[in-house]
Amino acid sequence: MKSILVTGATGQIGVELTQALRDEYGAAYVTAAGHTSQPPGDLTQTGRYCHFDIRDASALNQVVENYHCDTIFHLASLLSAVAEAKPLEAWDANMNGLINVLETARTHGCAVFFPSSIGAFGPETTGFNTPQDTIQRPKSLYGITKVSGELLCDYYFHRYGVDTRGLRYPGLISNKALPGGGTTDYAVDIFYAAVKNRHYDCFLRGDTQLDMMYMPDAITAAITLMEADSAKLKHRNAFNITAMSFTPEQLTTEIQKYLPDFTVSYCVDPVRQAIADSWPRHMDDSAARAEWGWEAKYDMTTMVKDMLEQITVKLNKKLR
Ligand code: AKB
Repeated sequence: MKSILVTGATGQIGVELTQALRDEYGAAYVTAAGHTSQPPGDLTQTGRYCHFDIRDASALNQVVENYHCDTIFHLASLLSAVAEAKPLEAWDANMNGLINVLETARTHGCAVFFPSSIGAFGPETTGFNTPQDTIQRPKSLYGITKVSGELLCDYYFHRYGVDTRGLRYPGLISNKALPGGGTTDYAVDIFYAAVKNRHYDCFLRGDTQLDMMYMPDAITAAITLMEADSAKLKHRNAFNITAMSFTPEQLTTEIQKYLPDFTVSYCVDPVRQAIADSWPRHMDDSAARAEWGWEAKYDMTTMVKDMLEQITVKLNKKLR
């Protein structure tokens, strides 16, 4: 990777991945791209930022050409809850955005990273130790765009030799940029509410177990996969990766170890609950471990400690 483009750079993964790539490959070689003309300060202060709509193929081509990009981390996407509210918009942004990226990559010889998700599975799939290769019949529009994206990435590799690679992320927990409209967002929101108000209204049932990961591991996974020896990759796209698995009730108990007066009430959103009920509780990530040495560093205990420390500082609050 010599010159990198990150689309969706203002999003939850994008902000942290852009910074990690700039630290590793040099700020001059990592271009951040997003749809807003007013990105968070860090993105513009530490390197180049371009704004365009990912559905605009010629704008994307121009950026790749101008900066001689050889790798595209394509993160721009609408998440699951937003996609249920705006299905046509989600299909347009998620699918036409991806096809633009793949076509640009084919023309300019770029490698492509595409994040899939636990959302690519549905209720017919085994929810615990979900196999790498298994039935995928998601019921959400977001999930349909993720499965289609996995298949398109495979197609561009087999048909055109584009070096596509990707991961199926579980819910991601982070403290820099907020997630925007996902089903697993509760696992981020809960920390801000705990530190600020000592109370959280959770939109999922307390016993909803989902697969989760802390952002530092998600960033390491993306970079490690893109740097992996291509000859060792049998799957290339859509590797299951996992780190921890918990329910809102279990997360609450862990947070209460630091904030004993923290309380949670439940006000279930039927749309997001139905999505969560159709997603894996824990994926089998043995293919990622075997093919490129994947291993998570954070579990729920170490993630909760770090999240509370970081958010307390961010909000200028005290833990006790
Ligand atoms: C969402 O909840 O939509 C995302 C995901 C798990 O893909 N965080």
